[in-house]
Amino acid sequence: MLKLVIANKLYSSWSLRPWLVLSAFNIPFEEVLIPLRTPESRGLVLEYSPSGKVPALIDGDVDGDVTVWESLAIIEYLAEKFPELAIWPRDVKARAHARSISNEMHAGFQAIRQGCPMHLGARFATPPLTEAMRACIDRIEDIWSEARNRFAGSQPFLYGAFSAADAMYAPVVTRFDTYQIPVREATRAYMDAVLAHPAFEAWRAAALVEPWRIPEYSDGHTPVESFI
Ligand SMILES: N[C@@H](CCC(=O)N[C@@H](CS)C(=O)NCC(=O)O)C(=O)O
Repeated sequence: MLKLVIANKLYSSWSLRPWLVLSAFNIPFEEVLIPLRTPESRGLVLEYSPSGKVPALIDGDVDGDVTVWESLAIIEYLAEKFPELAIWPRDVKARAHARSISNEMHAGFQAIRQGCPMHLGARFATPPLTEAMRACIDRIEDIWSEARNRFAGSQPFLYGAFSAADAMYAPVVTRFDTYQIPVREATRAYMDAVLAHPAFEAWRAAALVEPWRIPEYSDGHTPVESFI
């Protein structure tokens, strides 16, 4: 059995990514949720993850267990373990593009990640957008537009059907939505498809009934609507 160790669904953007892949592709797994920022959090996470961060995946089907940490490494592990599933697009050009943009996400866009933390419990007024934030937003919109124009056909996701790349960008979709970032019409249509995916809806529904609140995640932001 696979075990995915995650943190709060309301806030943990890195946890959301592999969780979406597992759920969207109907891969059975057990979930272990360790709430962030409690006195026990670090010790509990270290029981599973050598980096002290989540997500981590433990594959109990392999003799002696396999542990994988880092969201993108987990997704790659799943793609390798389940080659019959199109976790990455099947077409070589689409797959190369999907891997490139997923790595770009994993390694970058710090300004938008820091300025607009994932928070599924509220909608906030758009914060003042710095030049660095605007550059991230523009680049992300260009990436989505290029992927969709080249590879999506008439289907709603980046490469047509839902793939690892959509999972990697799902927390960005929520940030654009939560902070009401002004976006192009085509960007909004893509965001709506991700937000309506049954796997994302299941994550969000679970997030909204969590008992934990971490005020730092909304520090400096003005709520205009609350969902919790
Ligand atoms: N690069 C890592 C980032 C993991 C990460 O920062 N996880 C956060 C939760 S979203 C965490 O575990 N924070 C706990 C801490 O920093 O103590 C990945 O892709 O998985």
